[in-house]
Amino acid sequence: MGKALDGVRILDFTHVQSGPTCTQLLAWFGADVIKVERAGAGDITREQLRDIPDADSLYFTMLNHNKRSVTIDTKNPEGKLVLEALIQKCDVLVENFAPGALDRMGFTWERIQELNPKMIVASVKGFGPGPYEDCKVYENVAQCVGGAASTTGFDDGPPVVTGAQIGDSGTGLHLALGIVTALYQRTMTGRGQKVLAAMQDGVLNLCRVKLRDQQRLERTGVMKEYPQYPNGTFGEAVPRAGNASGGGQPGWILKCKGWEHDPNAYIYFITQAPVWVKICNVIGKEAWATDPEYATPSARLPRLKDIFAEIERWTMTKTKFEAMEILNKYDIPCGPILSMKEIAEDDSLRKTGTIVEVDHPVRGKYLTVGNPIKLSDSPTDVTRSPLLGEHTDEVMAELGYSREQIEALRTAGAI
Ligand code: CAO
Repeated sequence: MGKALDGVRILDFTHVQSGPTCTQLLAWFGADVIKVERAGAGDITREQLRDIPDADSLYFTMLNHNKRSVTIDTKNPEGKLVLEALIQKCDVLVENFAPGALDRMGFTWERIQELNPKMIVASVKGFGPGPYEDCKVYENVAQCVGGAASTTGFDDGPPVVTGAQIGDSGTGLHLALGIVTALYQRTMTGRGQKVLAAMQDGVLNLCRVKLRDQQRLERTGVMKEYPQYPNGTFGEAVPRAGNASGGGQPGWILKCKGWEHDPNAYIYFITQAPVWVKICNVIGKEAWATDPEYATPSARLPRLKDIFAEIERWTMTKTKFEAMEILNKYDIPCGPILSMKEIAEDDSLRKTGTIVEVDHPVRGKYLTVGNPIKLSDSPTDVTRSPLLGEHTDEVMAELGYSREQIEALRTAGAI
């Protein structure tokens, strides 16, 4: 079976996490992704957080599946010529260097357009145009400047960053959408274009509901689904909401059986209005179903703390999986807090290809997260990440270089 992006060639000039996430997705959809790395060194993550001496780290392998690797010194004049040949042959150049690095290399937008007017140039940067556009940015910086950190955590504690890599992987995902959209537009215009995904913008996009709440707060001074209501105070900006789910369906994280020794023996419980009567019955508080102080969502809002304490008395008598099974029978929305160990061992995630075991010639078998987006006509086969420069000769031959030319370039340090 063919793949959705068969025939699309990507010049992958990405490193670390945000850019590689994007190009890995494109590779899983069938694009030929040629990762250009610095000769002799490669993507810095190859050696970061290593768990096996001299093997590419999990950091690298888990972000660079299904790609080919070529090493080129793009500051070497002859290396630049090789990169030019690649630009002429590829459809998309994806990069996430520090601002200005591509220009300093001599590959401005104008120069790339001269070489290939159909080329789409896609970039991740920390910030869009403005006072911070020249700044280097990593994941947690993006979470802080995109509104995630100020709205995450508890009211009486400092801002908190989340383990989900919304700055890096989140922005890579945004960039991938920009690229396929630009490819689609190109089929009609015949022209390439620039695609920019700024990490601050990507995080803010994922924090959209918090900007909604900022405006609600300014209008009403209070947000009744936040834990600050009715006993706490609201300031000028959206506060940290702890584990509240917001919206019209309040939720909280509750202890389950075993919480004293298992840090993940918890369940997320949502008191969804349509199933309120069922919740009352399950936890043995049948009277709440008709009591005017509990029967409606608005009556419940000022009592949420006590309501969740009562529900927790019930969840503490069950393991998180027992609670999930019982609550699901009644369509009560909930979710066990799964540890990474439990996720890694989850059979259903393996069956769907969301968790995949991959074999690597140096490190052996390891687990990775497969393609989270499933296309019925374009199945994903996850193949291992390339060794540094593994495909240099192969790609150079495809560009028309002879064996002798390749050797000469290697001797010159260009590749
Ligand atoms: N041959 C020769 N030189 C190469 C090369 C190659 N194949 N590939 C890269 N280089 C050079 C670049 O030209 C650049 O040189 P100059 O500084 O002289 O222009 C240099 O390598 C380093 O690039 P960098 O500044 O991007 O790398 P860094 O480690 O200092 O910064 C990062 C890393 C991530 C902070 C920065 O790239 C950045 O802000 N990127 C945009 C935002 C982003 O993607 N952040 C997420 C990172 S994931 O957490």
